[in-house]
Formats: sequence, C-alpha cells, structure tokens
Amino acid sequence: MQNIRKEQFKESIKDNLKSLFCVSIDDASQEQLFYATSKAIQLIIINKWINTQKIQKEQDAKIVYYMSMEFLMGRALGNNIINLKENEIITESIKELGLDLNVMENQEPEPALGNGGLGRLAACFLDSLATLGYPAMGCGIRYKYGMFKQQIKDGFQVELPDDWLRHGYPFEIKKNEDAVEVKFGGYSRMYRDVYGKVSFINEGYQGVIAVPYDIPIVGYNNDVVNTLRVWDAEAIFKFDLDAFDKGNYVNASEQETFANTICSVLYPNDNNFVGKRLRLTQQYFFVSATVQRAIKDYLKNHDDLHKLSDKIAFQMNDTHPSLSVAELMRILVDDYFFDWDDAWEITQKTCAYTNHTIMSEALEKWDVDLFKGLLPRVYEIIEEINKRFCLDVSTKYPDDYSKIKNMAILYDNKVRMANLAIVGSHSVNGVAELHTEILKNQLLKDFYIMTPEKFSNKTNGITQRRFLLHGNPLLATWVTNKIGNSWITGLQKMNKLVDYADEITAQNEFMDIKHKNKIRLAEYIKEHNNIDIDTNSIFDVHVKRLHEYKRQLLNVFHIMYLQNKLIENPNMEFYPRTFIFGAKASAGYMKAKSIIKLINCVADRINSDTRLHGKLKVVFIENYNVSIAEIIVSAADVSEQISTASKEASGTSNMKFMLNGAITLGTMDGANVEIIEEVGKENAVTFGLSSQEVLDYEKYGGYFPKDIYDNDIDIQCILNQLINGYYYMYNFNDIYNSLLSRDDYFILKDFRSYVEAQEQIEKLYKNKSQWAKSAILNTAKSGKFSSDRTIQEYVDDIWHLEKLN
Ligand code: 26Q
Repeated sequence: MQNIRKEQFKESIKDNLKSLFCVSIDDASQEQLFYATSKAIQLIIINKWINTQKIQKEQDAKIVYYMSMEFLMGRALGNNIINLKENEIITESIKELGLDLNVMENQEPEPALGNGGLGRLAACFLDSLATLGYPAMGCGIRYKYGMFKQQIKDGFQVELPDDWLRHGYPFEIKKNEDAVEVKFGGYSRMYRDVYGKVSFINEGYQGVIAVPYDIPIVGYNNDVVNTLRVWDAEAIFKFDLDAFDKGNYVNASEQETFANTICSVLYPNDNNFVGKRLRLTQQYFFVSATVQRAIKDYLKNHDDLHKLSDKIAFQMNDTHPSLSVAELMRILVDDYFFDWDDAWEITQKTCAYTNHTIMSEALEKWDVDLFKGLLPRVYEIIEEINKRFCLDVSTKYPDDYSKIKNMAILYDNKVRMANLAIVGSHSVNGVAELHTEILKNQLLKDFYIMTPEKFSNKTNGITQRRFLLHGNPLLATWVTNKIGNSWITGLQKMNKLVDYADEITAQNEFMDIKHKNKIRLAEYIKEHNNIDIDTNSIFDVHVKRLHEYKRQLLNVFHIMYLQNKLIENPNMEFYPRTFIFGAKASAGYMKAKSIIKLINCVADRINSDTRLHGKLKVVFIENYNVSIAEIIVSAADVSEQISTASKEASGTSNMKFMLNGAITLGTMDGANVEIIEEVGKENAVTFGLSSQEVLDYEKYGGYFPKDIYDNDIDIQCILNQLINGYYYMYNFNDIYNSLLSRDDYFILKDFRSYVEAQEQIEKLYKNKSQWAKSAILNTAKSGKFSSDRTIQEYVDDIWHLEKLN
C-alpha cells in the first residue's frame, strides 16, 4: 500500500514536470522541481480540502473569519509536508527520486504579505486553528508586491520590490465564482418607495470586482484543511467583457488603473499610522468583499440574519479591518432593510476586536474629508453609530465631557478606528497580560469603566510546528526522543523536559545541538556576509522590525561600550561574543534607517579591528524574514527583548527564542513578563525601568537625558563617537541630538542597568552546566506560549466554535 502510494506520488511529480514545463526529471531545474513537487502536494491537499468543506457544511458549524491586512505566512512547501499525514511517504519518495528537499524548499518565493509580529501572529493562528480542527478562514489581501526585499549597500538599507508572484504561486487557487463587487466614491441618495419606506442608494460610484484566491492551511496530522483567502481587485469590464461599454475607452482604462492599484503593494509600516487614501481603499476593499461574501454564503443555508452570530464570528486583527462594523451595518440596513437596533445587535454580537498597541502614533485616525470622499455611505453609517453612542455616553455621564472627548468615534475632524471597533464589538482583547492591564487602566480606561465585560486578555503564542519541528529539526528530534512527540500538538508536555535539566548527558546533548545550529547559521553568514564568526562565542541575537521603541540603539551602544573597553584594556576578562542583528526599517522612517547604518558602521569597524583579536563580532543579516528567522532562532544563545517597558504589546519572537532554548535578556515588557514568570527569574536576565515608571515619566516629566550624559563618561565617549567622525567620517547627528534633547525611549536612562544585565549574561554563560540547565528549562517551560493555547482561549471566550468531526 505504502509503495503504491509512493509510486503514485513520484509519477505525479514527473507528470507535472512534463505538463507544466515539458521537461523530464533529469533535465529539470531546481525551480521546476520545486513547482512540480508543490503541485503534486497540492493535489494531496485538495482532496482533504474538499472534504473539510463538506464536513463543515454538513455540520453547519460556526466559522471564524480572521480578518487581517497581513498574513506573514513564510514558505509553505516544507510546512505542508510536515503537517500532512502522508509526511513519510512524501519525504521518502522525494529521496528516492534523488531530489534534495532543502534545495527545493529554498526555491520557494516567500509569501511575505505582512510586516512583522501582527502578520506572523495571524499566520500562527491559522496553523493552530486548522490543527485544532476549528472552522476558520483567514481573510486578507493578495498584494502583488509583499514586504520589500532588503539589501544593505554601503551600510544603508535599500528596498527592492518583492515580486513573489512572477513565476506563479503553486498553492493558490482562483475562485471566480466567489467574486463580489466593491463600490467606492459617488454619493448616497435617500430613496422613498410608494409605501413611504426610506432606503439609500449609492450613485456615481466606482466599482471594482473583488476576486478571491484561496490558499490551503493544512492542520497537523488531522486531515483538516482550512483556507486563507486573499482578495485581488479586477476592473469590472475586464471581469465581465459583455457588460463593458466598448465605446468608453478612457473610462475603461481608468477603471483598470484603479483596480490594479488597490492590491499593488503592502504598506511597509509597522506600529505607525499613515493616513493615505490608498490604505483606506485597501481596508474597505477587503472588508467589504469578506463581509459580503460571508453573508451570501450564510444565506445559502440559513434564512434568518438575526442569528448570524450563531454561525459567524468576525475577528478584527487590530483596527485595520474595523470598517467591518460599519460595512455589516450598511449591508443589514441598506440591502436587507433591517431596523437599526436589530442590525446593531447582530453586528455587536458578530464582531470582535484585538488591540496590538498602546502607542498613539500607531492608532488609526482618518481625516473626515478623505473618508467621506472615498466612502460616503459608510461615513453616514458611522455618523449614526457615533450619534447614538455619544447619546448613550452623555446619558450615563451627564456632567463629564471628558468621556465624549475620549470615547467619541468622530472627534476633531477624525474618524477614530479603535473607538469604532470597540463600540461595534462584543469583545476587546489585548495580547499580553501587562498590555491588557495598560489598556484597561490607561488607554481605554473609559471604555473599560463603561463596558468591563467586553475586555479580556489573550496572551499571544507561536506555532511550535514551524518554529521547532520545521525550523530546528535536530532539537525537535532530541525532544521527541526524550519525552515522545505529544509536544507537537500539546506544547505543555514540554514540561517533562524539566527532569533532564540537571542531567549532565542531556545538558551536553542539548548544547551540542545548539552548537550544530550555530554552525548552520555561521555558514549562512559566511555565504551572505562573508564574515567568519566563532561558533564557540555567545550568539547574542536581536532580530525584529527596526523601531526606536525596540531599542536596537541600546544594544549598539553596549557594543560600542565593549569595543571601547576592550581597546582600552586588551587583557580584560571577556567571553567572545557575536552580536547578530536583522531588521527592516519602514521605507520612510529616517531615524530607523540611520540606526541600520550605525549598526553596519559599528560592525565594519569592529570586525576589521585586529586589536580585538576576533573576540567581538557584529553581523547584520540582510532581508530578515520568516525562513531566515527559523535558522537564526535555533542558533541563539541570548534573546534580546529590550523594548522600552510599556511599548511592546506582547512580542512573539521572545517566545520563539525561548522555545529554542535561548535565554531572555529583557525588560519587563509585553509577554516577557509572562515568560519570566514561567521560566523563573534565575533562568532569564531582566533590567530597566518598569512600565509604570515609564508611563509616569511620560505623564509627569522629570527625566533629563542630558544629566545622565554629563555624569557618565562612558556614555559621553559613545555619543561623541556618533558625531566625531569615528565611523568613517559618517555622522549620526540626528541620533545624537534626539537623545540629548528628549530620549523618548529612555535609552540613556536604561543604559547602565543594561550593561550590568549583559555582565550577568557573561557570568552565567561561563558556567557551562548552569547555562545548559537554564537553556533546557527555557524550552521545557515554553508550553504556555503555543498559539494552540491562545486559540483555545479565543474559542472558549469569544468565538464559541465547535470542532469539525
Ligand atoms: C496602519 C496604518 C497604515 C499603515 C500601516 C499600519 C500598520 C501596519 C502594521 C500599523 C501597525 C502594524 C503592525 C503592528 C504590529 O505588528 N504589532 C505587533 O503585534 C504583535 C502581535 O500581537 C505584538 O506581539 C507586538 O508587540 C506588536 O508590536
């Protein structure tokens, strides 16, 4: 039986090579092999996909639409193979054909339809939903160009387009029959029928067709296949040639240009709001398409929209899809003639909102005029929602205008999307305990006081299938040998590793695997950066988006400090260190780009300074993405999680590092707090201001960075090197000036405490057995941080789904 299936699978690959490329297996390129293999796997998946949909329909199961502008999926081939039940048949067949799976995997263009944490979280959630067997559909945008490719030229970031669809993407399927029309602009006109019933019609609008492409999400070893649906826009005339007035060429090409623009590119901003018209167009485009389609599908098997929330949940990933609230109202009121109050009850019961930030610069606030022009009818609906809500508020708090000021949806000529999302949802959640507390007690305090029952915490998680089973096969095998494979779908089982933490053989094995992973990373760095690094040095890793609050600068200052100390005192006690960075800066974020340049300048100077005898190395890995993350994370000794306390809502790379046995060096921020709670203070190193201290300084003042500079000779030396030509005559005046005048992210304030924390890391590492024990305990205690646990909490508290059976 096994053999027959293997032969079938091999034939399938060979057939694909012929029909797709007209080549035999011996003449096929690696890219052709990747494509043909992917298509053979897609065929196995499709049978399960169809079956999952059938079961879902028979069971009439409730489904969650996970609505997100971003899905940072990473490569699919390797992950799909791992998750499929036929895993062994497939890998053996590939071997028997003489193909190298690793080489093939590296051919896959990475679907990078996301920036960072928020997009990757959405991807982990889809993996967990499918693995737990819950009906779910991810809904997003099929950007033609995803996250830009980053090159470092002369130390500067250069952005290149990510043309991931150029050669076609083997796992997507276009679904023409599920297309819907989305309307922009024009104006809405009140219409009274002969019975005096009032309704609204949209006139003079510009329409585009939203066409979905479906990508399978394979559950682990359970035959469930869910869907990631990404929408593309097409011009109406192109979609329906018959309906096209062929006389009107100019109008036709305008339509086409508009349609082509909508899904052209992912905005590369992370934790920063840009109020661009195209961005709002994208948001409404995918929201309207998703909500329209969901209602049409619901009505295929149900007749009463009052019960919508029994069968559908819309989960809004941040405020980017919060137009869902208004769009659902619009459809219910305008298209299905619901009373406002009924429509509102349905909407609130169906929608739920996740907040991912407390930083004011990241909160979405749209200009009213821009909004009205693009979405006139939706704006009217929001006006009505706002009017009724404000009436509620002023009835409840008659003498307190501050309540309206904080909670109104329309204020100061802006549409405040977070307020829209909160008012229109039955559930609002933060993404880590500390973050949720800050939401309840500060940012969203008035909402919390008014409707405490809406609020809850859902601490983020990551999928161990990608970030251990796929990314770190050596450690995955070791863990399975020790405790069995139940951790793959139940990460709490990792706790059994505690028994091995004190065992010398286990410690040696664990550190030996770490060393092998360090060699794998060192080879990557040699190939891509042409830098030799010492695989016996401490690998100290800081990879994430570049943002001032994430404080890559604090890390660099410490490196400069070490360099200065080592040059001053060549014989000082020092354990060899390799500092590894990876970070993309948003294309328009000048300060962030300066910091990248600084990291590269410091790296060049240090790596070529023979006085340091190779004891200190600095590497900037370009184009940090999901595939590279898998390699980097498994090789890390130290996990840098050093955001200014209160700023990082959760963080998720902190969890990936912990899972792979790195020790956290972090502030008490986001999920770091919970990581330290799980692993114990003695197995992590913390430093810096507390979130309350930061929030108090921000509120009351009292922090003067210049005082710190004046009193600390090491800091003076470092800051002066930024502007005195030390780095190849390149000056970092922007960084220097903003630190001395404001230092918004408390870098100088936390510097000394960070230096001490780093000294503690060195001390710990020198005790090999102690370090190994801590590393094992980090892996052992990472159970809480599986996205399987997070998803189960969303299901229990918010979505109330039942499993497919
Ligand atoms: C908004 C408007 C216009 C253009 C872009 C944006 C935009 C895009 C992306 C705003 C924010 C983002 C991304 C935010 C993000 O990644 N947040 C992170 O979410 C993670 C998952 O919850 C958390 O772990 C991180 O702490 C949080 O920073």
